[in-house]
Amino acid sequence: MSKPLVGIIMGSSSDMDVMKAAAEILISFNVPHEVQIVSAHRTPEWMMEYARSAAGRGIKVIIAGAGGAAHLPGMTASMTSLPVIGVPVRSSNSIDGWDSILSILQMPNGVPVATVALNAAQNAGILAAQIIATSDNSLFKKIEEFKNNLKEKVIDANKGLAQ
Ligand code: RP5
Repeated sequence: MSKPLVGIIMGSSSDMDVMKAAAEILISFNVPHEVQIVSAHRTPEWMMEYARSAAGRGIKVIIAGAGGAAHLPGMTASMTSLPVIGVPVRSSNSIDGWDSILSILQMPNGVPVATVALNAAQNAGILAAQIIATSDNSLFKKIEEFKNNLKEKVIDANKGLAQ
């Protein structure tokens, strides 16, 4: 098995239903990745260790998902120079998801987290693959194919509709 290039982390196993979409799309692009539960609040030392060791282990992008007071993506970004993609999760302790969106999105200057839409773990996986693909031509081609398929689906959906 190749060494993981993308680290997918989430605050709780209860985030897995949402976050598994990131792993699934990376599998479809054949991008090696790892999945870990890392809680900013319940396992802060593990979060620090994960963030600080990721680059040295060959990880190129981190996808971090969390709900409620979602500190995991931002705190991870504060401890690594790798790009961090944040997935706000609508969780059992969320107020409609706005709490996690704003916790992940409203980072201070200097410490960005590339925040995707609420529960949009698939987009996080695509974005991670796109970052890796900037230095991997065959992966770049797979992403171009994926985007072409999206276009074909819209064209097909229009077939048979009144013009
Ligand atoms: C956050 O609290 C987690 O990321 C999860 O979205 C939420 C609820 O966690 P559990 O109480 O289900 O473990 O830290």
